[in-house]
Amino acid sequence: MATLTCKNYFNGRWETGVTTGISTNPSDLDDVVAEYARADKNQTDNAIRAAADASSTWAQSTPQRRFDALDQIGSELIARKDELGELLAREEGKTLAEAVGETVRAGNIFKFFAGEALRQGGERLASVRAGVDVEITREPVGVVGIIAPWNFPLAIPAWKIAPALAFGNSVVFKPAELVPACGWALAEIISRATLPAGVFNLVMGSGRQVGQALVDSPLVNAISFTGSVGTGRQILKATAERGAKVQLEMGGKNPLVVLADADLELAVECTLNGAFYSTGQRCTASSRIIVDAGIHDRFVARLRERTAALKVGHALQRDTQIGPVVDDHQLQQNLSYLEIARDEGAEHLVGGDTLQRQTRGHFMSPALFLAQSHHRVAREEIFGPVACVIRADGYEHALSLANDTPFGLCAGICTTSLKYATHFKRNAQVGMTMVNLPTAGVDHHVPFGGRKESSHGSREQGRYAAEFYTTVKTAYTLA
Ligand code: UN1
Repeated sequence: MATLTCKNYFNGRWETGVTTGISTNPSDLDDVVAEYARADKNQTDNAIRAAADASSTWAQSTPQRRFDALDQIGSELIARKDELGELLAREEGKTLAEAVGETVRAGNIFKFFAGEALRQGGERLASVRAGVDVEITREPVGVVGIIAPWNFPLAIPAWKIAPALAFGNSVVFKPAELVPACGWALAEIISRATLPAGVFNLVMGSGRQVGQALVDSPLVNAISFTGSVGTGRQILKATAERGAKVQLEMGGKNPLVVLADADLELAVECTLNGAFYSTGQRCTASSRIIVDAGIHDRFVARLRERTAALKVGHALQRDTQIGPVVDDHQLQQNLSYLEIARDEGAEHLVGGDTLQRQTRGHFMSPALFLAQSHHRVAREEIFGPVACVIRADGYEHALSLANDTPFGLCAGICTTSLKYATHFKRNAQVGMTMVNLPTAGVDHHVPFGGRKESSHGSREQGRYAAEFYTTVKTAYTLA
């Protein structure tokens, strides 16, 4: 397959970088997906300046203009879903079906926020003082720095860029270095949406140069970040120092509770999907399967059998269910957790082998352990196809195990009991709960985010995105 050449996009122009990087196909390491421009701090500062210069023009643009631009971007993503899905699967390694689905999702997100641009309203209240009117409106925050991860290379950038533009902000977007071609393909579509020069900028490069410049620049008013807890904490400190707005989506160690009254096949299906689809590389992945003693042995036997039967292979092959791990670093990390689990006394059930396929790739069979809540494999985010089953004695115990984690992104329960499902929805200490559904795979039009160490700041997506991408103004008038 052809190697793409991807430039950065500053101030309405395509620009070469200071250095060049390459991205490779994790299903076939001999396939170079892209050669891409890598910016340094200086180039990033230039892009930020362009965004700052353009911000007042875009802030004053009409809702119709914003609708038209975002709707056009959304339509093109959807129309090109097969081709862009193939690029995504080739560069990131999720299966073609998942990648096409993600491309459509990215398109739908742009269309949702196109509508939001038109629906922006405000409030008008009577003042407590005679003859005075009070209006409450939302205004753009200015320049938004967007730092995106590699695991959803179209959908996550979409759910940050679309609301930023819809609410009148200008954007400097840094994609992850493992997926520059996806970031570039999205930028290329945005570049043809007739935005004023500088409103949208693509800056590829390292976290140390590009990311740091975004985080430190006094011209960047807000940072939206999805990635690791460690980087998120550094960003929080740096942005707190200069008073910038910040939104962080970080890790997860999401529980899926299976009660004794659960539909067994449905519970196994939810587990396979939540734990292993997208190669377990989702912050919403179910990595702690908390199973009531009353169903434990039957559930584990069936889950083990179904896990062993999953087809691991090249992301572009039609019958592949689990694509490769994204890179060697992540693969080594996954393998090291298998060691840690064994050393701590967790019982290995199935999987965890590196696999040879026709092409050289980072293939690994999904791994399952029986673990206890204090084991590291049950506490730390692995971000790979590694899950553990923890035995619980009854619902109350299962709920306390579910909440026994520093993270709080999402939590699921499989049960036919309305009473337990309702109690769980109310008492799981997370931002999202799922009943009889996988913890991963969320809708695009409702809020996304968590609590505790998973998230910081206001929610992403849906109408709640306005909280981050706007600032509120209260206006008093004596008529
Ligand atoms: C999903 O599960 O559909 O990085 C989305 C992640 C999340 C997105 C998950 N921010 O995995």
